Amino acid sequence: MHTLIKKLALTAGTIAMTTAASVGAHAQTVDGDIVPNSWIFVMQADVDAGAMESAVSRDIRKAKGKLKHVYKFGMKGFSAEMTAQDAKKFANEVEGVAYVVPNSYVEIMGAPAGKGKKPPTTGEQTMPWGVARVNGGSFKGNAMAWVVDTGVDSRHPDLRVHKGKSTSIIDNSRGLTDGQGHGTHVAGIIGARDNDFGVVGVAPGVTIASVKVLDDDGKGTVDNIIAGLDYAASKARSNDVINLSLGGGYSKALNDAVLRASQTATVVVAAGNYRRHAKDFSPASTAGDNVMTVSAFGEGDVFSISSNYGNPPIDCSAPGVNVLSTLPGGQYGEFTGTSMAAPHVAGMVLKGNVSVDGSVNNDPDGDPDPICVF
Ligand SMILES: [Ca+2]
Ligand SMILES: [Ca+2]
Repeated sequence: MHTLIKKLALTAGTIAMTTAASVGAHAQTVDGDIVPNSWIFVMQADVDAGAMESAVSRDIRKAKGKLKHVYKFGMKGFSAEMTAQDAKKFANEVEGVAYVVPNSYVEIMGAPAGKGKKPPTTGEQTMPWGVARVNGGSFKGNAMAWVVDTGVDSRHPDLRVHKGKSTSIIDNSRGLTDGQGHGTHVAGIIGARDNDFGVVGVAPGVTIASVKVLDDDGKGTVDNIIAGLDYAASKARSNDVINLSLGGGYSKALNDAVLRASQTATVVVAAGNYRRHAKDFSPASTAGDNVMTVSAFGEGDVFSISSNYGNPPIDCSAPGVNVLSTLPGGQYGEFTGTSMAAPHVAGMVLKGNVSVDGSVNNDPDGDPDPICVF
């Protein structure tokens, strides 16, 4: 399908239409992959963002559409609601459209593991097994982590969240509430503080910017993820890291947005939890020098029974089974998933160096993933 989409783009000149059916047939992942009558238009890289925005704002109503997002800082483009017929027509009429794809659903790639553990809140700090395995636990510098997720609890005493740089694409909370728990858990793996309570992260005390793109059920849409990436790309510096512990069926638009954002800062993505080849999922299948796709293993370096596999696109594996980290309301608990593996690598990127220590056992693709450590 990757090849087919590219071929369509070439034969159609400036536009490639992928139908809901063709994308669905490729992906078969999340229930109801495609958002009805919702489209992501990707512009050619050299279009002028300002001119694009005014042209699209002007023309969208004529095309019987409703504009949702304009992407200006990373990948250039926009998202809109309209029928498939109108989308095709609009893509032909607007100058500089490279291709248009259906909007689709994504979800978090991690969930609570059993009943979890709650470490004491004073007097003692727990070193989670994963942080120890990857040689995490010290950090200096001013690099930041952009957590594109369900939000992050900014009042958690074990986290340092930059309120001014946090935002929400989906509600008015500025990314500072997390009704799900997942984003707060991811943030703690990256950078829970080194103090006398709770847990310690891979890059302790690093500043977290929360970019909320997923709802309290841990679900969202690609057009909102791309808006979150666009925001991060507009603010991040080159030594920062952007973490995407989420995924869904293959989306060329999402992969292209990740690739563009990776020109600003390293992007770390979860391989996905479908125990299938990661090439069929996004953003896991993004191939780029500054994009890292991470599978998950448990204690004993044993490959997770739920992790996606396949190199490429997987770059390395990291701890993602029974991972203890922060939860909203000053709490702690264990989650499992490639969502937990990716932020271990994000922490290493912030510390400035990612190396390899051995490889996983029981990798289903027969080519054991290297284990990323600091
Ligand atoms: Ca701590
Ligand atoms: Ca492998």
